[in-house]
Amino acid sequence: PQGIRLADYRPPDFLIDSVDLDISLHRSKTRVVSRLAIRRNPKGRPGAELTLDGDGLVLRRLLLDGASVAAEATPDALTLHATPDAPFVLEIETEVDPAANTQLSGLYRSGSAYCTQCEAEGFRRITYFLDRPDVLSVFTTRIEADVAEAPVLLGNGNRIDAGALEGGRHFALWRDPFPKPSYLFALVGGDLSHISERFATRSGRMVDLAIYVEHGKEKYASYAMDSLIRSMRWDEEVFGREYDLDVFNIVAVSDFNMGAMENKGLNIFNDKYVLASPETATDGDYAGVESVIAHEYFHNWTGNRITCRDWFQLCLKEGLTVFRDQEFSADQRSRAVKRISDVRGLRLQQFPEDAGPLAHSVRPNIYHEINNFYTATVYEKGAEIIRMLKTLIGADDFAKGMTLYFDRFDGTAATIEDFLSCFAEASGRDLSQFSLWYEQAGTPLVTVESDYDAAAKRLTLSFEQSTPATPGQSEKKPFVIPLALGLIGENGDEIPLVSREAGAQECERGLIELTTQKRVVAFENVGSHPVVSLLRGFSAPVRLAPPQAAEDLQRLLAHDSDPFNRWQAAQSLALRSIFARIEAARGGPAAEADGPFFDALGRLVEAPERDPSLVAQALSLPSDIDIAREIGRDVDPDVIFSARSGLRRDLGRRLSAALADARARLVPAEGFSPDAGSAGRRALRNAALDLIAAGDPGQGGALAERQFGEATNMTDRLAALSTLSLLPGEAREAAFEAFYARYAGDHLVLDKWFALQSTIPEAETTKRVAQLMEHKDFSLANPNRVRAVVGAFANGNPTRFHALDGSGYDLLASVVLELDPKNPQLAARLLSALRSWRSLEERRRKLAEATLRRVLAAPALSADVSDIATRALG
Ligand code: HT7
Ligand code: ZN
Repeated sequence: PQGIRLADYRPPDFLIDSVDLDISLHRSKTRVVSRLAIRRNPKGRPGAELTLDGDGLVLRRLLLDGASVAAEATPDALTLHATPDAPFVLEIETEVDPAANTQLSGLYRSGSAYCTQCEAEGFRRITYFLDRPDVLSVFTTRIEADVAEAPVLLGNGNRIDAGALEGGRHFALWRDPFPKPSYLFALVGGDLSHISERFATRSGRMVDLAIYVEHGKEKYASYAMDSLIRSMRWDEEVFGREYDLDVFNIVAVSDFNMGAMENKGLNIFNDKYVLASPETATDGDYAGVESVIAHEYFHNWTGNRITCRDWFQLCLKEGLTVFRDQEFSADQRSRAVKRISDVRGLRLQQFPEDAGPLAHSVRPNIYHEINNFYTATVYEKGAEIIRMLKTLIGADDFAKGMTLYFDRFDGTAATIEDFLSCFAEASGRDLSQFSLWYEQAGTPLVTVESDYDAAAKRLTLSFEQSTPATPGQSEKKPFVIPLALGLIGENGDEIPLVSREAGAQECERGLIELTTQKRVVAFENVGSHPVVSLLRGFSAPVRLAPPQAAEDLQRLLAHDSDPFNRWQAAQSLALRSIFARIEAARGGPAAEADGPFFDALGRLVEAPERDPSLVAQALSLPSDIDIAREIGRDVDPDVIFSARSGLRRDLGRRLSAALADARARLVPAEGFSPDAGSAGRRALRNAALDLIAAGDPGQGGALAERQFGEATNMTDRLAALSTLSLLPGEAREAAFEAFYARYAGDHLVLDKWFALQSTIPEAETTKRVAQLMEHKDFSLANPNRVRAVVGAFANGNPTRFHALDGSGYDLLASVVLELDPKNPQLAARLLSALRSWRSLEERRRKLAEATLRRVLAAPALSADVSDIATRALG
């Protein structure tokens, strides 16, 4: 297959000004009548024929201006070879089968409800259409259903009519006045309960807010509602964006391929990101609800009011909206902790993607299957680009550029060039080199050499950037890299930055712009031997080399005014220790003593004035996957596991008293609050439990058992179960049984139960996972459950997934192949767990490659899975 190329973009030949839909819901025979007001696009090719997209459709009827018309209809396209020059109305009737739709794209059933998912190309599974984001239409949707089956009927926009019909049927009529692309269409029909609120926008318009859930789940939706109201207020205050319809509805469903969907006025959510209660949701789940609710709401302006011209521009809405939701969460919680956890996520997901065969630029220029481009690169690296832009041009010009963007492109389908032009205009800066961040894949490596001349009191820093080759891009041009930095003196104080460089102003406010391959910067009046705190706040998505000396990292850990870099120093010290342990295990020199590092962490644990959530972050060591990424080649997950376990054990032993004291100091308050402060105290208490158990399984196991039994919230109960899960024996199995018995009716909690078992790093786990897939509560039809069992195993259990007998890869391949005909999007995502196979040591590399080849050779493979397997092998 050729693939679709950005360079081949052409404006549509036709436009569809309005769409009138009449959808009569039925489990297996839903009738869809669509009336399209079509006209030729003056920017299209004159005389071009009209081809509408379809996917698996059956045409029942076709009329042009009320009369029958010759056309060619296949399941995948409807072509009219001759069309009038004047505007015309095309009436199309199709029939679809929601009950048989296991792909969860188009119109499908989740539980007893009807719902839709149209991004990226699901609308064409409902009716024939110009299913591309640059065709914007005003939608009116009439939905009809049995009252008993679907008393609630929801559509985009405002409800303008509703009523009873004969035969136990009823209807609702929805009109969305804002022209939108078809991917933002949605409907829901079902027997649902809801909670509601009213929101007054800053200009005084009243908006009815509602969250729809299964009956009995209303009490779990209040945090989502609270998050929505805070998001709406924040977007007004920070970005000047007001909501624009009379209603905003959210519906929670259990079967959903991704997190949520920003359909205009009718967001549809994976219920994981709506439902939360102290008894069923962890602090991490609360934070997830808050950020996904905000993300989808923020799309109303960045995505819906201004949409994407084509799917290559996906980062235009996704990167920007992730940046907006990250800023929102940072304002609601601890900014430093939020930054640390976002960077952790970026390094865990995006860096490996950028370093492997699936690497692609933030704005790709070719795709075979667009669903495979909803990636960490487009989303998270896309957000980092916006963050760098803000750093480079400053907050004021960034705000001006955003306002210009909203004013100029409202109601249009825009491109990255359109977006950047607003910031170039607002700041007066040429952003052409900056735009390389959208075009070149790969994570740049910045090497820094520092030379301190004590006599001249001068520090000279020499920077050099290089970016590895990625598929289809062997040569890279230099990026614009904003490097935020500070200097820490011997007494721990910040050294004022004095520079005589060109661009000294930036240097003196602690920002170096690396725009060429090499740059040398000198700082004067540096009176004592400084330690450089570089890449403060993770000011650019790059890697740094060489590693800093242990004493320098100690100084940063103790004194850096930048909380991100204090955390980074702890991570770097831990990595040093792990690498030294790996070397020693291979017969190299004995590992350097960890005493000073452990003592530094101990001082953090003992300091009551420290933010507990930051201390918890400092205690949480780089994961096996972080370590593998840093090693980069010939990775042996068993060696990593044993070095990391050794460090945890030694750290736990050394700090056991301090950790126990911290736990005693952080006794939980009466009642539960999900706020950041309370969550931080729980995080530190549970990080302490985990390390105590690593150092002394007997003592830790007993503590964990007690906490498991006495916990009054899910964060503490699950943390205890997680600690127990690493301690083989009867207590662990009894705890898993008790957990299951307690939460048997709650599918979201059961996902945690499944996932935790799938990540136990023991030889028996692969068998356990196979058994879990036979469990009565397991189903391939539910994406959350599949992710909990198979996703958690493949992405969160490196020693078992990469087992030397190939059993982990076999398990993944068999699930991918069984799932592929049912839900190819999900199957393809699971398979991408093998994306870093080339960095493994030889035996595993061969096994992984053979697995990918076996999958690729399977008959009737979907485009989704075939695309991932082909590129992974490429
Ligand atoms: N914009 C939404 C993307 C999405 C999606 C994409 C492909 C297949 C299913 C999907 N569900 C949602 C989600 C978001 O980024 O807000
Ligand atoms: Zn999004």
